[in-house]
Amino acid sequence: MTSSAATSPEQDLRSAEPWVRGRVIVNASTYKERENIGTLIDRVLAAREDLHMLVVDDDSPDGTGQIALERAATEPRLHVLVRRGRRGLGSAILEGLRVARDRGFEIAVYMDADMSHDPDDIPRLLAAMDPPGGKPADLAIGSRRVPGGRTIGWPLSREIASRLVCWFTQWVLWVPVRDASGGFRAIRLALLDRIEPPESKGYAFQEDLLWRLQRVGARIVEVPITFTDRTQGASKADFAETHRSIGDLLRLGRRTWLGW
Ligand SMILES: Nc1nc2c(ncn2[C@@H]2O[C@H](COP(=O)(O)OP(=O)(O)O)[C@@H](O)[C@H]2O)c(=O)[nH]1
Ligand SMILES: [Mg+2]
Repeated sequence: MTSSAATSPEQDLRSAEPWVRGRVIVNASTYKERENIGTLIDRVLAAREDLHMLVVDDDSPDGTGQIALERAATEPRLHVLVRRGRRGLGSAILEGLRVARDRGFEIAVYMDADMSHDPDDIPRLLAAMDPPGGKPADLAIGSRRVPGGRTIGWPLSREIASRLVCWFTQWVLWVPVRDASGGFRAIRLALLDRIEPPESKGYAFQEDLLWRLQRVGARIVEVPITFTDRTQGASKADFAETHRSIGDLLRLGRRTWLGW
């Protein structure tokens, strides 16, 4: 993970105004996803014609942000924020959610940009948020660990690490969720005003957000999905990111059990 102290939000690039108003927006965070971004945009916008999309790129050196900005110039449902300097996945998701809330959207779906999350699953996540005749949910998790959910193509080491994190979140952080580490979720944006923002700037954002939502009594549901490991580009879950995430999770554990 690199971040540059010389950059500031004023230097960020944004796609053109005005935004068309909408109810649901799909956020994708990108860092070096040149091979995937075009397909992702096409597939998300085709998944439902009322969907809007926001790409939050961290100034990818491979030009991912530029590709997205060029598409946004002719696609009114697509918006792009290119942040100067890499600031982390969790920070990108949080900023994307805040932008969506400030623009008046009610629900955001957020997902990875490497096609591991299938855009065709978005309508099912949204349906779980507002089940006909049932209670509305605050958060719907695309889950690999409920019946019907699965993971394809991951090496055993990734599967074990992910299951350890899920176990920790369930039994140490006391969040009753089966797939706590997945990054494919629908969230009611008004919830952001009821929690302190997650402090985890990297991958532990996922567990950190759940931990906070659970504490304010949010209604969380899990929807089975198939997660397919990326076939294009490389994973950014490197040693530094893993190290940072472990630190973030231990900090949450300390707050859960010791209160500080
Ligand atoms: N904006 C932004 N996106 C990131 C950053 N790190 C990772 N991502 C994106 O987060 C998503 C998940 O990352 P990925 O490398 O696929 O992780 P993995 O699925 O755990 O191996 C992808 O869409 C990445 O492009 C970051 O620092 N900033
Ligand atoms: Mg991935």
